[in-house]
Amino acid sequence: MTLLDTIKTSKDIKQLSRDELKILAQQIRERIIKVVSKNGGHLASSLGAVELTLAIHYVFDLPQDTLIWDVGHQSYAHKILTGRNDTFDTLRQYNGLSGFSKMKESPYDGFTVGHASTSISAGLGVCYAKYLNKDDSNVISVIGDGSLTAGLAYEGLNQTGDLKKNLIVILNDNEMSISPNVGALSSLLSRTFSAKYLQNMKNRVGAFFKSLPRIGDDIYKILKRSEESFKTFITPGMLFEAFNFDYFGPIDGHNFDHLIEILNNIKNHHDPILLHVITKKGKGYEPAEKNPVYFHGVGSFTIDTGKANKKSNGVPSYTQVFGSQMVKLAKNNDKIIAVTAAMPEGTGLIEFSKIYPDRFFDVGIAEQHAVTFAAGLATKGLKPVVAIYSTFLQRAFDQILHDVCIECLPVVFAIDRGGVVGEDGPTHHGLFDYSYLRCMPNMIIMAPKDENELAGMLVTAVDHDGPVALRYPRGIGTGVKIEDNPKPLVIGKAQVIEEGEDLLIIAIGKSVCEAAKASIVLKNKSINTTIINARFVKPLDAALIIKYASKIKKIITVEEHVLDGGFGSAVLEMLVDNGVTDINLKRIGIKDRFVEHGPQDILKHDYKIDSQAIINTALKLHGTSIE
Ligand SMILES: Cc1ncc(C[n+]2csc(CCOP(=O)(O)OP(=O)(O)O)c2C)c(N)n1
Repeated sequence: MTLLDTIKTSKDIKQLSRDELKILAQQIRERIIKVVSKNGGHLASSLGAVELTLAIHYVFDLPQDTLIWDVGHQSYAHKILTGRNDTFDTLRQYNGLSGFSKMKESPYDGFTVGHASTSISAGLGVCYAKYLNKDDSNVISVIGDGSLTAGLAYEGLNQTGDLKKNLIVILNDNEMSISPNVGALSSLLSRTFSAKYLQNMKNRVGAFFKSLPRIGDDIYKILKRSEESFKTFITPGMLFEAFNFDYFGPIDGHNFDHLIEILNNIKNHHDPILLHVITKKGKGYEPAEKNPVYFHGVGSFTIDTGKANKKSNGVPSYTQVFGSQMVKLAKNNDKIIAVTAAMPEGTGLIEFSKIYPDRFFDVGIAEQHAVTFAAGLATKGLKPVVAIYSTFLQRAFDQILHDVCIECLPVVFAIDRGGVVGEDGPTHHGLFDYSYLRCMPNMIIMAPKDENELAGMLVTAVDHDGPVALRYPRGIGTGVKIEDNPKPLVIGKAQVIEEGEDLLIIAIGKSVCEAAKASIVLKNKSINTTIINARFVKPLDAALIIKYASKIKKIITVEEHVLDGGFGSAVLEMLVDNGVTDINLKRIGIKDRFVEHGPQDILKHDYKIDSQAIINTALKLHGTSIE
């Protein structure tokens, strides 16, 4: 039996010696590496936070004290310590543990997360609620330096400094977001000064403050408190102290002595605290330490080599096709600018960033800023392509509407991960974009049925003089040949893929493939299908759809999206508005619920949006029993 086997709740670690804590940290790391090597997951972030996690559990009394992880992707050690070691093998699997913190999963998870930069705001809310409830237990929010690039984090810091409650914010600084962290903040956090420089600076600043009438002496005394306080005045502490936080650090986030001592010291503090902890992403697993970007979020791999298990079959992913087409288009169009919010790898823009460094921007985890920044570029004749995952673009609803659509600015939204994304679960599925974009005047929305159509749609989007949303799925394409010079599509024109007299299927995006699969089975049951590849959610090809809906009354719409306000709703509204009401129309999509985590194909089957769901619906429409 290992030491880890004896730990049933985090209370069990409180009696451990420092040496035992070190052994436990090693065993936790091995457990994380073993499970993630099979299931995939956020390895490097979780490995970097093992000692910090143990120290927090050692010093604080969880779950009475509340621990809130930002994003929650670094919380694997926390899961293992809080009664989930036995089920840790199910991490990210269907019906298994979530890859993020989830309140429904454990009382030790203080907040449900997946999107970045919420921990300070949520922590402050919990902290104030405790205050009103006369509960003096602690609230600890752990936020990474990457997540601290978002405006939301500063909104949280700002109010925390105002309310002056005892929120403890731990800044887990590994100098990395997914990629190396970006922006002025990251250079502030890593700023170090030579002793000589500090001494000179101290003398100059000290003399300056002493010279100020009345207040000068007081400020000088505060500054002089110690050498350390002077350092914090001109290093990262300055930023947080401006927000009324007491700043401690930076300290070594892998050293138990330092961590435990300082956490004990700040535990009973009554003001907002910021503890700056330096960690190493991927700590303890050499391949991840060497390549933390790859091991940030990784698929299954071989532990000895760190090499991916999945062999590529040569078919590019939608993301790769987008990335390579961007490079091609940018060659002949110097107005094209690429913008990403902390996801240069994930959105396929690395090659673009290398070839066109002056036309590429990683703005950090700042989706709202990315959109308004792009709007500004567009006002001066540039053609920004903002590549953001569907789920993260949710953050920028107002910026798309207010800053882009009102003036009909030519900003292209390359919306990756549209649809069911798989193991990352409900916080990450891209199932709401048609709804939140459809309602915006001036917006064009399109979704390709395959990667070649994606290439054509990107040309269309870049050519169009107004806002365009181009939504495509996670994963590899269908394997079709990609034209050498993809042609622009006619905006608002759909495509008839198959003609049959018994059933009309109107599908969008990847669901067109599901419709085609279903049609083969239905033909064997003597149900002949017309399939329309809608291509555009907005504007719909009303003339074509009305033409067919007037002939074929049994209709199915299919989308990998929620039904409410989605593609099927758009078709239904358009038909009713045009007086086409003598139809029997069924919509296939996600009913009013969140989709859990698991493999994409299993989720699509269980949430009834795959070809089998189309077949079953078609058979019902035709009064035929389902086998
Ligand atoms: C709003 C939002 N945008 C993008 C992401 C994708 N994402 C997940 S973790 C991460 C990097 C976070 O960096 P940091 O907070 O420093 O944590 P680390 O992984 O370095 O420990 C990003 C960009 C996200 N989760 N939420």
